[in-house]
Amino acid sequence: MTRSNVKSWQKLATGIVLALSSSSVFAAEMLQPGDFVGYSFWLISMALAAATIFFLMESLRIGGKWATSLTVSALVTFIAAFHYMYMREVWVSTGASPTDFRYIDWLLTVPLLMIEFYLILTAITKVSGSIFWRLLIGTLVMLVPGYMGEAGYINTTIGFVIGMFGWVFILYEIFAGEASKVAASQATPAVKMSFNLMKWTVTVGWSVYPLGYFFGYLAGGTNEATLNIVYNLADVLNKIAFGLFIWYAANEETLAKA
Ligand SMILES: *C/C=C(C)/C=C/C=C(C)/C=C/C1=C(C)CCCC1(C)C
Repeated sequence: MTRSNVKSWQKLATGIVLALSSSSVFAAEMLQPGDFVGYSFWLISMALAAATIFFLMESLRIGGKWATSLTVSALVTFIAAFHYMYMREVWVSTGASPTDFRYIDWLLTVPLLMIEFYLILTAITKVSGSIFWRLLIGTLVMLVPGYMGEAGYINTTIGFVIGMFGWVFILYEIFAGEASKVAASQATPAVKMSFNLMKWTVTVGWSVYPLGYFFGYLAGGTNEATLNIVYNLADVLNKIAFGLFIWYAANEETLAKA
């Protein structure tokens, strides 16, 4: 690490600590013993905050063509850490699901997660920008109608069906579309490995959200406590492990060149 890198890292770290502590992070008084959903909100908040520091440091250490992917991983966990702190507060003070906060978080983090597929490919080869746009637009088609359905602006079934189209569109791109073809033909073994892990995360890990929506609105309702624990645990895979899959490729590629 160069001197100026160390300096900028110190500034970043100070900023993060200030930002997190000025939010509701230390407002622990409302967490009741035995509130396992509340515990899970705390756990994930802290794991996300720690992951942010890790991805940022690794972005500086590994750098080069991988700096952007790793920084984006850090943005995802940073945005989510903040939202989780607010979501915890909503949960412990009202016992209600913090649906609005989840959607605001998703609106920011899900497009960032999807463009990681594009970013890891650009780190190793030339990729057409249309992949980027398809992944971005797919996430919006998935999330916006989902929110409108949950919030009551449109019919819940219509919101669900349009959202499912968005998800299927994304899955097509990474399983059979241009992104998948570039990965299959041009990626190195390490990038292939992370592309595959990420692809299956988007399939299996992400399925909990449409399932939660389906059971919650279209099939008779869910238990709010269970739903929140499932969502919270799913985000360990969908946000932290997802970032680690990218880190794996970045680290392997750099080791290979060293
Ligand atoms: C970190 C948060 C993540 C990865 C959130 C992902 C959210 C989804 C995959 C939501 C999907 C939905 C559908 C596929 C149908 C409509 C309802 C949604 C928005 C819950």
